[in-house]
Amino acid sequence: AQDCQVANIQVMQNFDKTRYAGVWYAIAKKDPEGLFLLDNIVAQYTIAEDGKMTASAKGRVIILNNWEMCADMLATFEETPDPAKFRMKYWGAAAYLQTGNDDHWVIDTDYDNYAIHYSCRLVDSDGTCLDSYSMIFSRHPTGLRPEDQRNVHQKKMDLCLLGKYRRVAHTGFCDSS
Ligand code: AZE
Repeated sequence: AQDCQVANIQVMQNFDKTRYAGVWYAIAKKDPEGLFLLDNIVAQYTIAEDGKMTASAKGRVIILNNWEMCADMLATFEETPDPAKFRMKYWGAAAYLQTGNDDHWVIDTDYDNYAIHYSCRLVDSDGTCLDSYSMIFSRHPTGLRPEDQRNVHQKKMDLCLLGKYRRVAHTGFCDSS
């Protein structure tokens, strides 16, 4: 079922943000237009006592005149009627980093090993996505378990993004900051 209509994208059923909390390593990503996190991307999701989800994320970026640094990002999430679909407001710990307000959809996860995140920034007049980004997350920095790869492959197809992902290297670039 892949007609590439953003409105028809299936997201995680009965999404449980409490089980989603904790650290996720991006092991592959599909980039949006413009500046984006390059590699060494690690996200940490937290659920507060009032149930509100927040996150922090780090990743290597190159900004301005080839200035390489570790971007320290923060995010708050606004819930929607679908528990797997959020609006994410994000900003950099430093003001010269990026701010934004993106969709944050959890497409699929088993909570313990893998998760597939998707965000469409711009829907075309035909209902397909013109500018999206997506993260394949793993609880293990070493990558996906073989048994999860088939599932992830299928979801990349459902998102009409098969072949558009790149591996995300983890070299320890952001470990000290
Ligand atoms: C995400 C994980 C959850 C928290 C956040 C994420 C996205 C972060 C960006 C950061 C871009 C930074 C740039 C800096 C120059 C989805 C990975 C905040 C989009 C481009």
